[in-house]
Amino acid sequence: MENNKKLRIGLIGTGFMARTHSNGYNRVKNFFPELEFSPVLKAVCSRNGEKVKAFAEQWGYESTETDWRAVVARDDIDAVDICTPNDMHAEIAIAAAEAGKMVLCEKPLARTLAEAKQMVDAIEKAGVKNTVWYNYRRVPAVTLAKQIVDSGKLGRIFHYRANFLQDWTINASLPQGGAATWRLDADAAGSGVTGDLLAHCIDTAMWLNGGIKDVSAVTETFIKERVHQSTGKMQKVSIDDACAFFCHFDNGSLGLFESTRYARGHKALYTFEINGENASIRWDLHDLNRLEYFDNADDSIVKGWSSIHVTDGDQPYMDKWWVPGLSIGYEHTFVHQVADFLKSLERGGVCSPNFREALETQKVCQAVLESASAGSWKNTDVEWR
Ligand code: 4PW
Repeated sequence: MENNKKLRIGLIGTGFMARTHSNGYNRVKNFFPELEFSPVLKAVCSRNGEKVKAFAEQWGYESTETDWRAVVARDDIDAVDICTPNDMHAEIAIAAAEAGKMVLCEKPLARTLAEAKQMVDAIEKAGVKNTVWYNYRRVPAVTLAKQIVDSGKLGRIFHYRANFLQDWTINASLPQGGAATWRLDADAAGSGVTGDLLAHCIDTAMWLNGGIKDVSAVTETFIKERVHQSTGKMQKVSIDDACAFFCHFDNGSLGLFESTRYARGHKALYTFEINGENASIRWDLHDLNRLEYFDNADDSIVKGWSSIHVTDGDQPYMDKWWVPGLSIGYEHTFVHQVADFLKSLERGGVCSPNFREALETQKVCQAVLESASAGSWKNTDVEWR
């Protein structure tokens, strides 16, 4: 890294996530001016030369590359940010770590547990800074949920419930493979809703409620064949379109998770609820600035679910934005993650979740898929600290 506290970024990919990250890099110093480090958008990379030039211009990257290996080899890059489809994560992350670069990787960490383990080995051997973009932890209301759980206010936890519902793949004429629909191609994505959506729910759940011990899952693939973008032929669909699982947490509570891309009317409904002995909390991505809270100790006539509007300066991250009462949105979670990464450079320590923590989420995903195919309970071997 240069001495003048610049973090020189090489971004691989130009899709949806490349935009959310770039927005985070561009905005962070406007809202976190006290940070010592500043991101510098050094290079962006995509195989499509025209597209990558347009992206660089739109988001302010200094240069472009069409081969990710060139980014990894450049001396003027400190951190490689991986926003490619999942099938590229392992190869790029391992090469970047071996070249001594910091690595920021989109979720899920990898397609499989085996790939994820290799990535963790490479990162830890190289001793480079790393993080995985499980961005929903950085919704202020979700961070507040973490503070409430950690304070012990909920008491003994009995239940953790989460859903992530979408409906964008109901159309049978959508292809598998290709820039817009690689998430439907098992070779590129590894799995369907388990890795794409439940991975978020699992990451948040273990962060809030500790390790998941074992799982019992079902999956379904509703549309069995789709045209493959690269061959033009009908091919078997091998991803899970929907997945539901039960689990036990290490703390003795029960978990119930559901995700699907076939819930007509739901575009991205991520919700979770935690029921404790003394109190419950629940959160909904469609109303992301609110956290609902039920306090059983309230003996007044207004006892009931209360709605905490998380917009005050003394609530997580909110001293950085506007004035109390004004909301923020999805994109801010990425600004927060960039800020937390820069803070970790300044202060040392981990920008959580790092690869090692994301490996634990990957273990649960793998156990879920194995449980569904075997039709039996499966231990996760998670070691949550
Ligand atoms: O990571 C997830 C994506 O792959 C996201 O959080 C939502 O679902 C938005 O797009 C997909």
